[in-house]
Amino acid sequence: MTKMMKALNEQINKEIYSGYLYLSMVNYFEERSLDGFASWFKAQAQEELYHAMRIYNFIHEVGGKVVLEAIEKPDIEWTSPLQVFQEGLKHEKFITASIHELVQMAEEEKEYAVRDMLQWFIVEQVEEEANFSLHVDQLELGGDTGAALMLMNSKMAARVPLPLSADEQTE
Ligand code: OFO
Repeated sequence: MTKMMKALNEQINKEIYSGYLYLSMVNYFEERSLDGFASWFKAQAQEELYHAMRIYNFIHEVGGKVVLEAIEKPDIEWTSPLQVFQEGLKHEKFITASIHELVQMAEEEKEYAVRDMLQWFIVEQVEEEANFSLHVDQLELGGDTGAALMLMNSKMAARVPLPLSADEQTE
């Protein structure tokens, strides 16, 4: 397997791990009856599987080999809703760095089709970080308890999950 293919397979693992981490965060909010936050993270977890499938489908399209490895156990406990979003933001920054490393590798290895496929992820990561950052700011400003938290909880419920099939998605 080429260096590039190995790195793309690792990225599939990281994207599925992201989904697993966010599903764990869903759990955190479900246990506290914060249904709006839980629903927001469900949509986020679903989106991560879609990210994994974009790379999975690309590898098959170019005749490469997908090798699925074990998914690491995610954290299961956080100290507050604010900390959940801070950890989410930290994780998204890690994913952005990982995508940028892939871009650099694709350029060095003259893997132009890979480089082109990764462009979507560069843009997506800007959005991913902005989403988490916005909620960190809002929780810091409004506080993450009482009425402010309940108000934000109802707002979070508005996020609509993407369709389950990667083929139906346009984002
Ligand atoms: Fe896949 O973007 Fe978040 O992790």
